[in-house]
Amino acid sequence: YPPNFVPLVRLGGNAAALLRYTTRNNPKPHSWTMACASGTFASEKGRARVKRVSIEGNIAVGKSTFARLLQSACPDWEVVPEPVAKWQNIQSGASGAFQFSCTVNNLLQMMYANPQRWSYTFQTHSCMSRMRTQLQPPNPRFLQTQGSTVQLYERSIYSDRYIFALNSFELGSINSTEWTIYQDWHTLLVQEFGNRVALEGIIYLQAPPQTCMERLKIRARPEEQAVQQDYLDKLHAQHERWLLDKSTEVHFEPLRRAPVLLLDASVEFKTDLQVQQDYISKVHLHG
Ligand code: UDP
Ligand code: DCM
Ligand code: MG
Repeated sequence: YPPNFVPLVRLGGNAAALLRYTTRNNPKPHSWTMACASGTFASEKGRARVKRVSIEGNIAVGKSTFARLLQSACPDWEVVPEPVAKWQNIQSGASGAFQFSCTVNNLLQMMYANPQRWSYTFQTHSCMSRMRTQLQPPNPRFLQTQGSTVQLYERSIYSDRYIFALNSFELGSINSTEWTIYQDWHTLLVQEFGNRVALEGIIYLQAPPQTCMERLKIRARPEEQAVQQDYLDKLHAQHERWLLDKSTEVHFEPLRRAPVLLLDASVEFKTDLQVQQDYISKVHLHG
């Protein structure tokens, strides 16, 4: 490779060659193709069919827990966790040959501590980081040569907008100018990237907000200590409006058509093998 090229993926042997690289100066990926034993296909032309499914639900309802269960039950599926750790650890600092200072900011904490000041910034950053993840081609480990490749996301750029950003706007922590700007770039990006960000389906983990509050306390993320029951009630209502009542105004036709699988997360599914099996087979049944 030329010195300024960074190979992202290399598969050796006769079986396959998947090469995608980017330059340090120009991170825009070159178009890439994959050749493997069963044939050659160009991912960017959309012939490698990818099914994207998102797990949605209130804070601490058990999305990560459920994603881990699915990952062990379906090792062929690529599970993409929510990048919370990135939001807790934003590195900013001077760059350049003689400057090494670097500040680490916890944007999640800043947002909860001062929602008026930081909600728009947080919602921009969280959605952009998710968008970036979603635009990555599937990890070659999970590429299926027959049938579809499945990517399972913890939340989506759609709950970012139709749950959290909308809720922040309704609560007044995002003002109307910020909300207009947010919707403008969000719509542009979704339209621009089309089926690369479309969801095949949604798994909605539903539980009373009280249950989520109990689980939030058990998990004890320091930034969330000040979260009140009332906030979880509002987020619960947003989920119900978007996914069940369908009364949230949604601006993307494919999203309106995405089927929703409702699972009762009020039961203790983390430890109950019977419930786990039942839910996993429901996910399979819904294709
Ligand atoms: N949890 C639990 N029983 C369940 C599901 C989750 O006790 O059936 C706990 C889990 O161990 C964690 C907390 O609830 O301590 C929040 O779960 P998770 O982080 O998966 O929630 P998320 O915020 O990702 O929805
Ligand atoms: N979060 C948020 N806005 C988003 C996405 C997430 O405020 N668009 C917050 C809610 C939780 C944390 O990030 O405090 C991660 O969510 P969870 O605990 O549900 O995984
Ligand atoms: Mg989680």
